Amino acid sequence: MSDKDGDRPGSDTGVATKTKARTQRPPLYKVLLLNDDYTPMEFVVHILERFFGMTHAQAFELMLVVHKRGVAVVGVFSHEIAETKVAQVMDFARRHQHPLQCTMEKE
Ligand code: TYC
Repeated sequence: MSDKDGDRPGSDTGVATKTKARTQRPPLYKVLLLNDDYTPMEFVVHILERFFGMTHAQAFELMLVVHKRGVAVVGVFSHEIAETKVAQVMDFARRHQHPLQCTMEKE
């Protein structure tokens, strides 16, 4: 390098113009499943397998968390996907006349 002090620490002069390049991430939404006293456990397990891609074991475990704690996050998605999941669950539950509730909230 021809610049005699180009590598010396602290030799940089001038105004810093660099702005941090921040990657814009879309907001994410948690999909929550709520407990109730009437929806059959196996129906909830089926919902988690069908709409959230869980194995039977994963679905059973998460169903029990909701059953015991009252609510659990079943997935985190973009706004559009979260809305679709909530609609699918609510529609499926209603069609089977179960009072199962599913909601979403910003993470
Ligand atoms: N509490 C229900 C029962 O005892 C089972 C249940 C689990 C319902 C999870 C809803 O989101 C739920 N049959």
